[in-house]
Amino acid sequence: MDKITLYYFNVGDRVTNARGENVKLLLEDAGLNHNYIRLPRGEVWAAKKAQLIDEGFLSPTLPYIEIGDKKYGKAIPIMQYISAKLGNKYHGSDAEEDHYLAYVAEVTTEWYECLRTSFFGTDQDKEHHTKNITPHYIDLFEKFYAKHNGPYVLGDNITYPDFLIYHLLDDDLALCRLAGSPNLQKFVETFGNRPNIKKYFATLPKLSSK
Ligand SMILES: N[C@@H](CCC(=O)N[C@@H](CS)C(=O)NCC(=O)O)C(=O)O
Repeated sequence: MDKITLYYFNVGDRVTNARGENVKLLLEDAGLNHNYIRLPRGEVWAAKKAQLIDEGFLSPTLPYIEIGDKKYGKAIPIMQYISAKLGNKYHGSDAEEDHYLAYVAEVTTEWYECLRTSFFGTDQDKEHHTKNITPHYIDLFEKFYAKHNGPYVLGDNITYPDFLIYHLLDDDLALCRLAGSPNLQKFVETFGNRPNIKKYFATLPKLSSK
C-alpha cells in the first residue's frame, strides 16, 4: 500500500488516548508505512474541517487517513478498509464470522460512548462509570473471549475488533483490574507480544496506572 497519513487530536494526558489509537495499532501491527499527524483542536481543526467539506469529504471527523489524494474516515470503517486492502487480513473467513466481528465492534462502540460520557462528565458520572459500566464491560468481554477459547475474539487469528477491545481495556482501565478475567488477561498478554506491537509499545512513554 502507498504511504498512509493518519490524522487525529491529542486527547488528555496520554498520546494513546481515544479513537485514533485503534487505527494506529492496526497500522503498526500490519507493518504499514505511515505518518501520524496530530491536529490542534479549536480554530485549526474548524478551518481544516471546513476545507475538507469544501473538497467533498462529507461529515469529516477524526480520525481519518489519507492515501495519495484519497481520504477515508471513521475509525472502524478505516480499519475494515485497511484489512480489505490487505486481502481481509483482519476479517473473518465468511459472512457469519464477519457479521459476528461487526457485532463485537458495535459493542465496543457502545462501551466507548459510555467512556466518552464519563470522560467529559461530572465526578458523579465518573464514579458511576467506574463502579458500574467498566465492570459490566469487563464481564461481558471476558465472556466474548471465552466463547472461541481465545486468545483472540475469534479464536486463533487476530481480527479488527481485537484492536478495539485491547485499546478500550487500555483507555478505560489502563489494562488493570483484569485479575478475575483469565481470558482477557490471556488476550492482553498475547496481543502485547505480537512482534510489531511489542516494538511499538517500546516506543511509548511508560503507561500510567489507574
Ligand atoms: N464514529 C466516528 C466518530 C469520530 C468523532 O466523533 N471524532 C471526534 C474526535 S474523537 C471528532 O472528530 N470531533 C470533532 C468534530 O466532530 O468536528 C469514529 O469512530 O471515527
